Amino acid sequence: MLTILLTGTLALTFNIQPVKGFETIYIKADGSVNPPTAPIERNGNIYTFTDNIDGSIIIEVGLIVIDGANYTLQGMKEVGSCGFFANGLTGVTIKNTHIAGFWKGIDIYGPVRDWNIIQNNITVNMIGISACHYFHDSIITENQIANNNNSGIQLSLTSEYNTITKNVIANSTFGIVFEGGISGSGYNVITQNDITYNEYGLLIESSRNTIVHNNFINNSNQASIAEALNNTWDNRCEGNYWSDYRERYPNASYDDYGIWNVSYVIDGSNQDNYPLRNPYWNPGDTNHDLKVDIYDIVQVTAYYGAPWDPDRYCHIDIAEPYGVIDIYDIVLICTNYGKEYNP
Ligand SMILES: [Ca+2]
Ligand SMILES: [Ca+2]
Repeated sequence: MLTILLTGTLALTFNIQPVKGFETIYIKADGSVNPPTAPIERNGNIYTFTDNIDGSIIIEVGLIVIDGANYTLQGMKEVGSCGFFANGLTGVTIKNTHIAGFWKGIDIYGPVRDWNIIQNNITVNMIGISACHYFHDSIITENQIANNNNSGIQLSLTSEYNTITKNVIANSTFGIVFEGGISGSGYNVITQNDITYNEYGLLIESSRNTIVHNNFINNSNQASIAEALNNTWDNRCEGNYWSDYRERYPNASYDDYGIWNVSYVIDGSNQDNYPLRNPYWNPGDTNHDLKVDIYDIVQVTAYYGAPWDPDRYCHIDIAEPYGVIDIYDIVLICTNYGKEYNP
């Protein structure tokens, strides 16, 4: 069903047209940039944009950093086009790049590991980030991934042990998609993302992923699981924020830590047992009332040095070292003191 949905959407929107004035740039296996006139400055293994680029970048060497320096890599919505393309390379960082107008903004084929996709603005592509076949041990963080027609992030074919965190993923048909069935993409952690105004916020066709401390806001389908596969939606203490919670569970109530007393059910095998009353935004807001204030400090100091109590400590053990409530947990609240949620 998923494949039909994906290809069905693909057919709808992109123009199939020849493209002019568009260059393909290679970062070659020997580290050189071709053509050498491309506005990319190389300093050792760091490649920095010096201007906007109308074109695609084919990466042929690993262990490099590509810094877009807030310039734009612009496509022309050609079917099959990629902003960045890489096949089988390890240790590539792509950061600070505005990537727009491609079939796939970032297109990665594995097996690869140790990728970092950081602080990019990935918009108006068909698929924002596509990682296919053994994409492992990588981080996608602090990106704005919005208005991509089909999907924001798509992982498929045994892409595992990745962390997707602190991204804004908005206004796509599918915010995040994991394809691949029972042996598919598992052991990924999705945490502290704002997943908003997508048709499907999260669509998972695999199991053994952990989804916690995300904000699912106004997606037509907040989260969908194919084939009733089992994923984890809380850390046995706190889960996610669901904007439709009150509508679905009008009789629920929340405790002193801002956790609803009725689980949010996704399907028969998937439920968030500790849904948050308010959006997750700051670890110092231990009671989830959207302010960091004296009440949060009281929560921590009341149990400072007390015997381990998993029901309480899980909310206030917010800083390393974990497993103990100490001065570092208090310091983290104090450094955030006075802050209020401001989306
Ligand atoms: Ca608070
Ligand atoms: Ca701690």
